[in-house]
Amino acid sequence: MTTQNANLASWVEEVARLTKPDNIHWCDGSEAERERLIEMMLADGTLLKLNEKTYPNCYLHRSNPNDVARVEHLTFVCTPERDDAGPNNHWMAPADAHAKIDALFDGCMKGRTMYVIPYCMGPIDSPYSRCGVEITDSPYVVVNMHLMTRAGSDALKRIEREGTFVKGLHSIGDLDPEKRFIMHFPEELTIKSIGSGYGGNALLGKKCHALRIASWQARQEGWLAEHMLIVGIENPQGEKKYVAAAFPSACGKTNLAMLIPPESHEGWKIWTVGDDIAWMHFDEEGQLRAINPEAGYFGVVPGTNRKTNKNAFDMITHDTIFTNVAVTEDMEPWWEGRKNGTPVIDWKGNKYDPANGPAAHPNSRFTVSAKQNPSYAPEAEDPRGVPISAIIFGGRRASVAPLVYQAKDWEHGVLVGASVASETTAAATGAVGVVRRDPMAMKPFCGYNFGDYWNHWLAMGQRSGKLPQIFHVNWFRQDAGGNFMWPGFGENLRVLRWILDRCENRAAAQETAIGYLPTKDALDTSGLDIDDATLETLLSIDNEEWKTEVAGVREYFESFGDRLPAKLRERLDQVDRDLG
Ligand code: GTP
Ligand code: SPV
Ligand code: MN
Repeated sequence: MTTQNANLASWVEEVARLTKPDNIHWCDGSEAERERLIEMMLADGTLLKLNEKTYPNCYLHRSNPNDVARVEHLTFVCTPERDDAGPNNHWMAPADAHAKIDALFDGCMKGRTMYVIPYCMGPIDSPYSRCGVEITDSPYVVVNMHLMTRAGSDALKRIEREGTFVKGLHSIGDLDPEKRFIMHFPEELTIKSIGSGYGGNALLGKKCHALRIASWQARQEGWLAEHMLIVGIENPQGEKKYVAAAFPSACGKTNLAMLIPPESHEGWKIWTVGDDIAWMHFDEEGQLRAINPEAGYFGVVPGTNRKTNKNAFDMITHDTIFTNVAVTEDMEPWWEGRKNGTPVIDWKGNKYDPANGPAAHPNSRFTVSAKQNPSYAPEAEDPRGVPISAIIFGGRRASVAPLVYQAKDWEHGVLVGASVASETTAAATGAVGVVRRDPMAMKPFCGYNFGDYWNHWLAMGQRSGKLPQIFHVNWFRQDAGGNFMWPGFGENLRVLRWILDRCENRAAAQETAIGYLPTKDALDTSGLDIDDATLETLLSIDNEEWKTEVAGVREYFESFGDRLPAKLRERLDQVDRDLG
């Protein structure tokens, strides 16, 4: 196979001249291709076969222990002007970045096969979808891209028809962290990544293309590329509404997208459209519509069990690639919070000893086709996407942020999104549990200056008379003993119900300086084991704490200088005054 697209053909030739692979393989996305790659990876130890009886067609990949998460300090946005990347990104001048990384790519594929993966982000026939081509020397990346995107011949046909695509060059290099870089050239629609085989560093369709490059394109073209799940909520009368929600990495998107209604909610159904990324456009009627550009899930494994997320638990019992989990004696995958079985070998492949830390890496992941999800929404394949009623922002906050509140209007909602802060998690290397500002859950993923991004969000608000309502949630509030105060998971449906009722003006709320909070009676807590004092804390704000919070947001905003939209400063001042 090769291609009729001259631009693609010459780029592949140019890359081959630089990287010097032994072979070039054009991926067609077929089952036969996948089987051949799996056989090869089983033979060389890249994959281990898991228990065929209980976990048919499941494999374990152990990544290099120095390569287990996204590396934000090695991720660069390379725009000609430093200010266009903004203080929210690491920056390098494009010419310097190309020179630096091309030197590392020189000859790096000697003795290896170079795979060319044409892929489509979004339904293959959607006008909102965008194509890319990833070149990689990692067969693990190939089989993951096959699950995570619509990859192969159909994507290539669309590229040949449209003529445009995002170029992504990837090599695992020698996995030396000193020679690891993830570089983005938005104006060239190009990504270059070397030295990591892990998730968001290596599956270039995901964070590199569908967020960093796409957010930059979305700004030029008047749409939004966001780190958001998309979920459909069907009430007992059969009415379906959709919401999009942005939470930082490992803060609950996959779980909310696959939520199972609790027993108290007979007749309710949840439909998953997407669990990580949303591309949103206004249609001719001014309705915001979202597609999920992905076709699979690269989800956090630890914490998944029959009680927290039965859909995910069942979904990953077959045809799944596990990365960095432990195994039991009978070669079943094992992780912390599985609530079943005993680990014997840890994620590094050593005999499990609790003295060496958790058995599964806290950022261990499953890769699985979305079609395996019992709650997969058929509308996820709809080229028009789904209508969005509400946009939710959220973070992991042990204190300060209440369970839920509603922004006063779109502009205030942009302030709420821009003010998101969250405790860091194992999804990126570095300290865990430190509160940091993570606007719109996009801190690691916005491909340009946040000041311009907030301006773009404000401008989007001028484009329609029927904008979605904007909310903020926090499932992670803790009591003095460090216990979560809200039961979370399936019970989060109660909060979604209040949110949808607010969108229809049918639920009570109390106005505060930061927005509308549910009155105690407005949130259905029937049958929940939660005392009055706890509920009171979850549904109220402490003005002194919030004065401090606002001061923190102000200081952060000022780091954007004159790129900060004046409107945001005004709205923050208003909140400050209202707090007293
Ligand atoms: P990325 O894939 O990194 O973008 O993460 P995500 O936002 O999809 O996070 P995910 O749903 O995988 O959740 C991450 C962790 O948070 C898991 O360990 C979950 O068990 C835990 N979690 C999710 N929802 C809740 C909740 O409602 N309450 C509590 N206490 N924990 C939750
Ligand atoms: C995240 O870190 O937000 C993820 C996992 O969804 S990764 O694909 O590694 O970015
Ligand atoms: Mn994510």
